[in-house]
Amino acid sequence: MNIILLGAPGSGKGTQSQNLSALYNLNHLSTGDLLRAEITANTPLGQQAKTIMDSGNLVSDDIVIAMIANRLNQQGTLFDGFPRTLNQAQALDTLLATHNNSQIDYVIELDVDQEEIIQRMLARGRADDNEHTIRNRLNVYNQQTKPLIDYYQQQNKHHKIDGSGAIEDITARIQTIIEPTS
Ligand code: B4P
Repeated sequence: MNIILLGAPGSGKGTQSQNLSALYNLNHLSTGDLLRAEITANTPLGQQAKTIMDSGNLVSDDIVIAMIANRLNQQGTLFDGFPRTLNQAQALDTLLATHNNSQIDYVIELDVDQEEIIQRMLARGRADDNEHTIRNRLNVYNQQTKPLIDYYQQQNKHHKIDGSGAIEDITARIQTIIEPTS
């Protein structure tokens, strides 16, 4: 089973991924975490990514697609923060079909009010969590990532859930999509 968690920055993709990858024994792939590991290791890729991430823009499609391609295995995967552009989404479909003979099963969109998102990220205080950068990240999300909702709706894979409230309650809402009772 392959799941994508989609949602604005700070909507809780990383937080829910921890719970879901444990519940369903999925390989958790977070492009944000992978890029931050490159920054911490001070690799050339990390140095290049840091400037882009600090500004709130997206790292190039080629880089993130290659990072994902290198880490796909035969286990089902939970994609956290990837894809973020139409180009990435199309590349992922091709990668899954050719490497794993599989496909995306569920796309879960976490829906959270924009002002709540800003408050959450200011409370977290990561390097890219200042108000100016957060507003740019939200604009980038609206322009480049939101079109993916249409892409997956056309494939009948998109499910939108309320991403506000207690973390466990949100996980339970996602479980009702993955394990319908009827
Ligand atoms: P990411 O690392 O993906 O981070 P994010 O979108 O900011 O956060 P997420 O939605 O995972 O929120 P979280 O659970 O942490 O991206 C960072 C940057 O990396 C991007 O801007 C981009 O530059 C680059 N990048 C990543 N992937 C890329 C790609 N595919 N292509 C190009 N560039 C890419 O939650 C946020 C906060 O809210 C936390 O403090 C958490 O504790 C809190 N929280 C979570 N759930 C809550 C709840 N229910 N109630 C209250 N608080 C909650």
